[in-house]
Formats: sequence, C-alpha cells, structure tokens
Amino acid sequence: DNVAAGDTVDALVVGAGFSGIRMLIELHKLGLSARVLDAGEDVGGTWHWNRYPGARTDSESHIYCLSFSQEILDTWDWKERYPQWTEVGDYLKFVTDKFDLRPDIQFNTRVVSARHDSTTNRWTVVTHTGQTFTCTYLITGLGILSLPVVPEWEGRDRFRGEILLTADWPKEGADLSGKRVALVGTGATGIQVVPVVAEEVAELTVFQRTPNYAVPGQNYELDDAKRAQIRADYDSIWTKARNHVFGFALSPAGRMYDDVTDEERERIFEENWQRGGWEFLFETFDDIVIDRRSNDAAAEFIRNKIRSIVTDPDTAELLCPKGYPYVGKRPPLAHGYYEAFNRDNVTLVDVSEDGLAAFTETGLRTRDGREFEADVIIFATGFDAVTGPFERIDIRNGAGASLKEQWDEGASTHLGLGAPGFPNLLMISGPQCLYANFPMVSEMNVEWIGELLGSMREKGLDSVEVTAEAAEAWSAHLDEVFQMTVLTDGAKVGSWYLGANIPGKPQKILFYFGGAAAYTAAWERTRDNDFAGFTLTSSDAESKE
Ligand code: NA7
Repeated sequence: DNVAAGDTVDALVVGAGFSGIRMLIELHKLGLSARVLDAGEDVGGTWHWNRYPGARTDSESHIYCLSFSQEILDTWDWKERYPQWTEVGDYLKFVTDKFDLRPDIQFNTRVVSARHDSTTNRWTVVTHTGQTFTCTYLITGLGILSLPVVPEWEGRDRFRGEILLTADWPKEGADLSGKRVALVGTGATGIQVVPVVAEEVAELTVFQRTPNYAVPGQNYELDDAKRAQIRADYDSIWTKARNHVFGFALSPAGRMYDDVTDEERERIFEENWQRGGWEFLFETFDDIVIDRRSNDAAAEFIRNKIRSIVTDPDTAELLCPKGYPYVGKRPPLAHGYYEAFNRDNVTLVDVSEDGLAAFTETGLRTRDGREFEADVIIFATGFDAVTGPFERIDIRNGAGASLKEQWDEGASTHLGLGAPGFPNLLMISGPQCLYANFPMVSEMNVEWIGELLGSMREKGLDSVEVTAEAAEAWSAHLDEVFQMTVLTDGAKVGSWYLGANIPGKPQKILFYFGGAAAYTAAWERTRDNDFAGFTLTSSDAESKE
C-alpha cells in the first residue's frame, strides 16, 4: 500500500490521525497534490498506538468525530457512549476508504527532518529510511499526545520480566492472565487500565504519585433509537459544541456557586455524577474552573464519593486528591476505577513522597528501598505533550535555525497554526491551539488552513508566515485567559497542559482555554482582516527582491 518514493507535492502532511485524514480531504477539495506520511501501519494516530486494555475516548462518540460529511454522520453507527480504541480506529478507516484516501497515504514512515529552502520556497522532508520528499506546504497533524515518556530509572536491563507501554501496546495484545502486574501512572490512561486488567491478573499493584479527580463516565451501549435521536439532533449538537468552552455538546448550567444552598448544590452534583462524564464539570455550576469556592465544593463532593466507594479507609484517603483544584490536571473519566480497589487482588501503593527509583531483577524499588515484585510492569506515565512530537523532528528554516531551539523558552504561535520564522509550516492542533474535544479542534484548524490556502491560491500567493507580533499577542492573550482559571495550580502537580510533567521542559501554557466560540472568533478576525497576523507573499516576488 506504499506509494512511489521521491515525490514532489504541493502539500505534505505528517500524521494520519484525525488531523491528517481530514486535511487530506480538504487538500483534495482544493485540488492540491498531497501526501500523508505516518509512522504507523494504518490510519488512527492516537488510536493506532494506544491499544491497551480499556482504551476508550473520554468524549462522547457522537462528537468525537468529524462533522463535515452528513453522509458519514448518517451512516456510521457508533456502538457506545464512549467508543473503544478499536471503534475509533475503524471509524477512521471507514472515513479513509469512503474518501479513497489510501493512494495518498504512506505508512510505516517516520519523518526525521524537514528543512525549508527560501530560494526555492520548498520544504525538503526526509524519512527514517532516507526517503526524500519536496513540498511547498508542510502540514503537521502530529497529535497532542503522541510522544510517550517513561521514567529513566536505573537498571532497566536487569528486570527479567516484561515491560509494556500503554502508548505502544503490543499489536498482538498481551496475555496478563495469572500474572503479577505492576502499573505505574494513574492519569486518564492508568485509570482506564486498572478495572479491566484487574479482572484478568493474579495481582495488580498500582503505583500512585498524584491522585486524580475521576468522575464516572457512566458508559452505555447505543441502540438504533438512541442513534436516531442523536442524528435528528445533530444541528443543535454541533452548535452547542462549537460554542462550548471545551467543545462538548453541553449547555451552560446557568447557575453559579452562590445561586444555591448547600443542600441544593449536593443534589445538583449527585444528579450529574449519575449522568456521568463532563456533565459533572459543565452542567452543574458555570464557575467551577474560575471560582475557588465552587471548585472546592466539586472537589469535596468527589472526595466524598471516593470515600463512599472504596471500603478500605486508608486506601480511600490515599485515592483522594488534595492540595490542588479539580481540573488542575486534566481530570479523567472512570469506568469502575475506584471500585477496583475493593478487589482482593488490587493494591494501591503511594509513591508521592518516596518515589520509585530502580528496577530490580524481579520488580521495582523505591528510593528508600521498598521492593515490589512483578512479572509485568505497565507504564502509563504520560506524554511530552504537543511540542514533543515537533521537537523529535529536526525542523529548520531557510537560515538553518531550528524550531526546537526557537521553542527553548516555550512555543509561541498564532492560534496554534504556525510559528514566526517558519514559512509554509502549518500546524493542526499545534501548540497554543484551543484546548477542547480534539477532533473538533483539528477539524476547525483544517478548515481554516483550507480557507487560507484557497485564498492564497486565488491571489497567486504561495508563502505564508506568522508574524512575530501576532505570535506575541496570542501568547499574551493565552496567558491572560489561563490566569483567570484555577488551572494555574497545575504547575504544582505536573500538569501536561503546562509542560510541567517533563523535567526541564519550559513551563508555558500549551493551550488556549478561552473556549471554542472565542477561538473561532479570533480566527474570523484574522481571516476577515486579510489574514492579519500572517505575512502572505509570492515566492516569485520574493526572489526578485
Ligand atoms: P498523564 O495524565 O500525564 O498521567 C501520567 C501518570 O504517570 C501520572 O499519574 C503521573 O504521576 C505518573 N507518572 C509519571 N512519571 C512517574 C514516575 N516517575 N513515578 C510515578 N508515577 C509517574 O498521562 P495519561 O496517558 O494518563 O493521560 C494523558 C492524556 O490522555 C489525558 O490527560 C487525556 O487527555 C488523554 P503525576 O501525576 O505526574 O504525579
């Protein structure tokens, strides 16, 4: 299924997840020649690699998808409220085949470098096998969480058991039955792994550094009647999502902390805990992310739930997040996570003070010498988010300057779409894009890149670059919005929103938290103002200068 080597195309897209697939469709519409490269064996991106037991989305299926094709919305049948990784993968394959995209996608291909030549206005892109592509536009759909990180503890080679990574789970699966399994990491991933793996293994030891605020997803299967209801409602679903702060099809609660009595507040939290998912955060009180009292109330409600679910009081207390606000880190959805700690074969180990430090022949050891035995160690230890995947590619502009070096103090972009100094490098869900339901963010960015390229083409222009002023202004705005939220506390607890989970990574907010409507409005101001913030030129004119 690989296409011919040594190609020259108008646009080269890196990544065949939601972003890359949707971009290819847009490029076809524009009549541009295009190629998509992906390191995996098939489309899927995040959902190609994260094949671990329990992997599913934290967004509801009917909005964790692309909106542009009515036909796809009408024909693809989602099976569950939150689809499993296999289902999202199948969906992306369905879209790929429906739009006959495979001839323009090359799999098993990792891009290692990209260098812009300002005299020819072309990027030269080199892959891990040394294959070379040239293109006018280099478009990235790298994913925000695609570079997994694993702690570098001493003695990895010493361990005689098996080491598994959730973000690169064996394609053939892993047989954990009857084994003693250690799990490191209790983020959104670890929390999905625990209840599923607990059913299969002899013993599961869960190492927790920072407890999370996990609200139940309350997953359910969708039947024809539910799907018909969703389909009939799609106009309003997309309108809601495009106006929602996190891109969900939810409505504002219409009330704040002070609007109700304490008893009323408990009742509202309880009701939405039962509904499950993001309703708990977004349809209870509209000020949870900005008002400490509202946040404290939600946090205490969740702690009390944990105390009521987990029967061993010491374990319950360890599982209770304290000292940082709800949403201070990205909160996961749970599917039987807390309940799993009531099983005899599941043990929680607190490594918040005395961290894990080394592998032994038979397991893991903490700094002060506590030892734990395991046949299999699973790492669900997170990602070098957003900028990591860019920085592992050696991206350089015409002057030889590297993007990684430019981002030494943190990435700076305009709307997440491009960085100053890097002409014709266009990003989908790049640094400083909107933080929201990501298929939606990617689709917005793709449509905007489409509008930009379409307009440039009409005007006979072929070079676009973000201005330094626009990137500075966007960074300042991002920070201003971020400072209004309780998310700033994420720095204390290693939030990946901030780059705080990676030692040495600049701590600068990686996302815009102003909501989908404001993000769209910012793009529309740019577009309707002759793409203010971007310098558009023709390479012909440039070469005459
Ligand atoms: P996360 O949310 O970054 O979680 C990583 C987890 O791994 C988290 O609990 C970390 O603890 C833990 N971790 C990382 N390094 C260590 C060491 N050295 N020792 C012990 N524990 C460690 O990644 P996920 O994959 O779960 O989720 C990422 C996103 O995917 C999620 O937010 C959703 O958007 C989907 P820490 O909290 O840093 O103390």
